[in-house]
Amino acid sequence: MTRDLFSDAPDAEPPRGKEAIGPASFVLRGFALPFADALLPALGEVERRAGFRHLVTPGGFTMSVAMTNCGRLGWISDRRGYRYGEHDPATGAQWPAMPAVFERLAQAAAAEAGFEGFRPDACLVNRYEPGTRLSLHQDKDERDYAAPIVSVSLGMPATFLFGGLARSDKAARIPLVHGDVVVWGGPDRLRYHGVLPLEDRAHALLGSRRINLTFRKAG
Ligand code: MD3
Ligand code: FE
Repeated sequence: MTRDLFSDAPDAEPPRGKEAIGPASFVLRGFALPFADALLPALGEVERRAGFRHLVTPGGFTMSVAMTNCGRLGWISDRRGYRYGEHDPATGAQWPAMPAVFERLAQAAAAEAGFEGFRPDACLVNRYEPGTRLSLHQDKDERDYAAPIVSVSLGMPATFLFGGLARSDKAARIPLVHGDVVVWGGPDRLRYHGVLPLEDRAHALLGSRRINLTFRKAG
């Protein structure tokens, strides 16, 4: 029987542990699982106040990922460009506050990866359904590239693409499942990345959906 490097548990249990995927990036397997019971109701409250929507890119394409935001700043895209702002353009209201459990999880994960004192002011919430994909891109709309980005995967599994600093660099494929957390920092912060089209592999709690929480220091 095979055993992984990080646990003595039988193979049915997902491994816990820290995998380096770049000079300053780590996958924390299962790190969000102890938080999941509190995360899901908090997510429901965010969604009730700021519903998921499909944004249009400056080039006129509708994104297949549906998204919303919480925290002081929210990321949006429209024909005028990409930017962060304090208000939801759908309602004119401020974005919902970042739930305390979101902030605690993001801060704990960042610290686990060596980034002490991470205080995100933006949380993008992405929703994937079967067939949804995110093509290779860089995240360049934040003011401070010194802060890490923390990403939390919930629901259906996905294959994350982790490329280099040029779009043409070969991308590694990293499987992410419910409860995995990834922390990206330092020289990895501007690497191209994306998500392959999702297969329909329904999750026990979330059904045929994947939710990704992405915490940033945007302002
Ligand atoms: C790596 N989201 O929202 S996770 C995004 O799974 C985004 O929903 C993906 O890419 C998702 O922009 C990937 C997070 C992620 C975010 C920013 C990064 C990974 C990153 C910046 C640099 C390198
Ligand atoms: Fe991104």
